[in-house]
Amino acid sequence: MVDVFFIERDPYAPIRHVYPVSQVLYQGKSQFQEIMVLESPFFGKVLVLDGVAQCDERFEYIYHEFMAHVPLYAHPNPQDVLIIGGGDGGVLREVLKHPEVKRAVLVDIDKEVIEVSKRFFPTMSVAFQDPRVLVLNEDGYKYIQDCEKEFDVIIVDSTDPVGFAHVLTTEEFFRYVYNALKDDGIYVGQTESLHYHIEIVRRVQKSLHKVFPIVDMYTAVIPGYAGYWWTMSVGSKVHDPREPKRPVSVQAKLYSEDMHRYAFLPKSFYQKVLSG
Ligand code: AG3
Repeated sequence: MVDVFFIERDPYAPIRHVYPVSQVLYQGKSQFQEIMVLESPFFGKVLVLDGVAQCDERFEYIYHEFMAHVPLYAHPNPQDVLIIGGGDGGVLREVLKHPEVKRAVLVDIDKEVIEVSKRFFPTMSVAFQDPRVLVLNEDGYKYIQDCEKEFDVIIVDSTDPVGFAHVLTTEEFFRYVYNALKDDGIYVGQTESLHYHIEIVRRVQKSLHKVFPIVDMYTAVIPGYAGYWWTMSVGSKVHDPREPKRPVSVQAKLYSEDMHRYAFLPKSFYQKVLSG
């Protein structure tokens, strides 16, 4: 019996997560990235893209609930939702829990991530069966350029901003997001660790401030990501993202009305973080 470990490859983080692995269930290379599915005795199946763990069966709900329910409850009536990335279906599953949502468009550049999720992660990919869903395998950066005031909420669930995902954190992209949102729309994107990727967090926040009148940030601890407080950045046209606009009734494991408020850093601390 030998011990096999997977060492994560996040070029920005100063430390590495090391996962004991009982099986490599899938290993492949798409046009865009390396895709791997590992079996970990503790985390269950883990989806790995270009050497970085994206989600695991044990804790995926934390990331996906916070990515979806914070912006959706910050909006009074989210009917049209766009997800860029998110090919595993986790954010989509949470978005669809809101009966207000009439249409959810998911644009993931990599069809193979969706196929792998359908094969190995049925509890996330179940979302693709919902009739409100439209899946497009296109470049989200290009797709959004043709959208004009179409969406109430836009969620960017991308890989780390290196390589092809980098453009999804630029000021140019946020201008397209702004135009694609309706007059009271809200944007949320995953923006890395407050501790290990602070330069990225500051860069993204600065760019958002150039485009949106209301900019904020909340955090969640995602045990599978090396980085303690994981940030989710918000750009909003009208609504204060800190306040839920509807009674919170969604079936969730961790998200609740209290957790919505708790996820946001006190404003004084937020200012301090940004100014360095
Ligand atoms: N997308 C963001 C994963 C970022 C992980 N980065 C890291 N650990 N350095 C997750 C996709 C889940 N739907």
